[in-house]
Amino acid sequence: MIGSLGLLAGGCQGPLSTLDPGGPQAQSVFVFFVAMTLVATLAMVLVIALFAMGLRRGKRTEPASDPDGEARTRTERRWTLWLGIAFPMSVLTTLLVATLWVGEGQFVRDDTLPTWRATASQWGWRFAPIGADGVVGAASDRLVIPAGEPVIVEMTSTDVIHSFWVPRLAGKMDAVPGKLNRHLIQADQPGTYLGVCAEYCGVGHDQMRFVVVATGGTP
Ligand SMILES: [Cu+2]
Repeated sequence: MIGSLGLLAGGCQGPLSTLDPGGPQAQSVFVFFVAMTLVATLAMVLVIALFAMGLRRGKRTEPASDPDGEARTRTERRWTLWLGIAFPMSVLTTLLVATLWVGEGQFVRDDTLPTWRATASQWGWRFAPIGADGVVGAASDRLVIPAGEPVIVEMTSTDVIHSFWVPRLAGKMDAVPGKLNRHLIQADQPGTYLGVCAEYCGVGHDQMRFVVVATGGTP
């Protein structure tokens, strides 16, 4: 049992694991994922328990005169109201609000943050810093950012739609030809973080990986 848990926990690690967040954006997605999993598990257990109760109760035949019939009907209505309508509506409303909250946290709010241009093309990425004057610097095949502070990645594509995804740092963002989509990422610790293209873009899609190197402090 303990060995199985160890194996499971080991499977959560790795350079492309969303279960091992390395920055606040990825952390909020991870917390949301865990909360959703717990709530979904509780809801499933509840539904199975109710289903089992229903099976155990069996089919009821109404007697010609049933003095408790009215009370039973009231109870059934109450169950339908609370578990059939109020419970799922509360869960769905909470889910909607939490989704908007987490999604909002991934957006760029501060235009003055250090910015890099990510240009995708079949099948690779190029990254270039953008100066305060808006001039795009020399491009490289790896994204080098400072650790411990949020940065903006402004992405585009030269051909088809790609998607920028560094699972340990943030959610995904599409790189679309003719558009500049902006994404907020942050690496709390210095180190190397693996990224992939998360939108199928042709036969070389699976090789479209890149690295984000967070510098500063002690790696
Ligand atoms: Cu791709």
